[in-house]
Amino acid sequence: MLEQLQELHVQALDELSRISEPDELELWRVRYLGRKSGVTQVLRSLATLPLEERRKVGARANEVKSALESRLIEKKRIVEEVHLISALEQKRLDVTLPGRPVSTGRSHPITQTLGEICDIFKSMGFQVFEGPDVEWDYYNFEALNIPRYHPARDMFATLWIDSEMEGRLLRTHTSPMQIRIMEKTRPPIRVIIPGRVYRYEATDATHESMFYQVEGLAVDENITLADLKGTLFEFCRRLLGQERRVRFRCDYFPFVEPGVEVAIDCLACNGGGCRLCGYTGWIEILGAGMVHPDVLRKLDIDPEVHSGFAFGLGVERIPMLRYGIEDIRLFYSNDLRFLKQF
Ligand code: FA5
Repeated sequence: MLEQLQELHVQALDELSRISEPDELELWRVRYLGRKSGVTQVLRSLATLPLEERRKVGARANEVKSALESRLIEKKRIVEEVHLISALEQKRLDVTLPGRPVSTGRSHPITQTLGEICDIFKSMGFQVFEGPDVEWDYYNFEALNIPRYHPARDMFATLWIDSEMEGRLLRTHTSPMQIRIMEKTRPPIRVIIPGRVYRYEATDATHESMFYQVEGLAVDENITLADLKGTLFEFCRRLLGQERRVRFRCDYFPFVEPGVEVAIDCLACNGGGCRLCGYTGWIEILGAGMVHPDVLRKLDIDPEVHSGFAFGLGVERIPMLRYGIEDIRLFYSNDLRFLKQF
């Protein structure tokens, strides 16, 4: 039996020395150290041996077993190391290769423009508020000096909400927020309100049925038309360039007195006249004026003490001017070829 163990030992070590794959190591372990291996069988049969022999054989069998076990551990470490090195060599990363481009999303050109507009007004001390898209007749018209049957209602082709409660509509402009703000706040007030507005209109290259406006409102003592002009001049030039010309002309809105419309010289033709500006050289971007005393009075603000200006800016016109976009409908047709340019 001692001889048998010696043979086993030599054979096992010989085989082990030729192994180079981790899988083969496991097979080797099963073969020489497993439950059915020679060493285990010798250990099992010890009970049948006479005492003297049992001691000798038992000691030798345990020696062989632990010798094989420690060689296995050693070999395992070597095989794994060699494997790791060759794997590292084969799968080496070439860090000088150019990376794969990651396609990132970006904000919509109108969102970008809104951000810029808000930043400019914020830097002038205006606070930003938002209001509901579904409005009451009262805020959209009535409180703005446009009672029922007033012809000015024709200026705003209105989308009415069909519901149990009468007098609900999709706001046709952001001006109702002037009322909501003045209801809740006392002067001094300096706010802007960006938001969506809706009109029941046939769309064309410069008119959408849903578009964005930014409303502005300032109420304080001694606010004059000169403050309105100064603020809007500064705003237009900061947004569109110091060389821009800004034109103020009389206009009519029932909730302001006097009312003005503001246009800037067309960026596409520099005022010469082109398709974008309808060959006038100017593009109208907003309506504005001094808050009507009757509007103030209804909100318990004394027009003898306080005065204010308000404006409503059409947002889409700004990027149209800037980038020479000739059709407003491109913004909302979800064409990525268009949107990806911004
Ligand atoms: C108004 O909506 C008034 N609320 C503006 C105002 C506010 C006046 C405060 C006085 C005081 P108007 O309908 O002109 O006014 O619209 C304002 C701007 O919105 C226009 O100058 C234009 O730039 C833009 N706009 C009007 N209709 C459309 C449309 N269908 N599509 C895209 N932009 C439009």
